[in-house]
Amino acid sequence: MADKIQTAPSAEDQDLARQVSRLTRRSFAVGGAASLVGLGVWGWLGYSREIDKASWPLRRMLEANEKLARACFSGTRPAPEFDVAYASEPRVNGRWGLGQKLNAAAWRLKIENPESRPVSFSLTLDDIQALPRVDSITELKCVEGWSTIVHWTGARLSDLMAKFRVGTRSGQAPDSRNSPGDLLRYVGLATPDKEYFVGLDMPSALHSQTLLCYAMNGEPLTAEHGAPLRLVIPVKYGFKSIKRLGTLRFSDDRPADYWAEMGYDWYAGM
Ligand SMILES: Nc1nc2c(c(=O)[nH]1)N[C@H]1C(S)=C(S)[C@@H](COP(=O)(O)O)O[C@H]1N2
Ligand SMILES: [Mo]
Repeated sequence: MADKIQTAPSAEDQDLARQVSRLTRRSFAVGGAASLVGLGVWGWLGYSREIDKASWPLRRMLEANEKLARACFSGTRPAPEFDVAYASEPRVNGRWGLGQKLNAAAWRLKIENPESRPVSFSLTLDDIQALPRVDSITELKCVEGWSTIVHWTGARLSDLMAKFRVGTRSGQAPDSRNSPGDLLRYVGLATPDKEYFVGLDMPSALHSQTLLCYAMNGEPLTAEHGAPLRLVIPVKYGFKSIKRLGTLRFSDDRPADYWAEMGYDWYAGM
């Protein structure tokens, strides 16, 4: 890649910069008010009414974060890619939904598309591997405070959606540019046993680095890293990168999310 050349920011970037500084100022105002309250704030947080398992001041801050992240996220802005030499094995983190012994031959990816025809169908791993193969070397970032650069191989979720024409009201391939109103708003993903589940907003699902992966660091995925197929979404925190996928469900209802139910931020953008 050629060295970056300083150029004048585009109108889009200037507008983004304005939105970010406005949202940041607002977050600092909220943060500043909270620090004035000092230690008492913990008591306040403890007694506040809970909204989605987080007390409301925290929930408001998470919502402000979501606004900030959405403002930064144009739908095309990529997460950084790295040289393969930096890739290594991530720790195994989280085994929800991986409890049952995997029967690879019987595995199917179930697609639920209640707004359009056909309402549901199943894909095999061969169907996924027939989609264009994409390599991506990105950082897996866990909210618990570690990150690892990993070389992933798989198919774009957007390519699956285009080929099998899901995620739209019309039953046509998604076209964010020309018919954004035709897109359903969310994708819900779950393990076969439904023990682990995540929700994604449609722009993030259609992002070009959002992959359905069957290989990690040049080897087929192991069971503990999500075989036979997992999601990898580097524009979100690691908990959205669901291992051992069983179902994709497209709808306008914001899907449930395992960690959001525990009080983490639903959007989880970075
Ligand atoms: N099915 C399932 N997927 C999951 C989890 C889980 O517990 N179960 N944990 C998540 C979390 S918190 C992280 S950080 C990443 C870690 O992926 P890895 O175990 O391949 O490093 O997987 C995510 N996907
Ligand atoms: Mo995580």
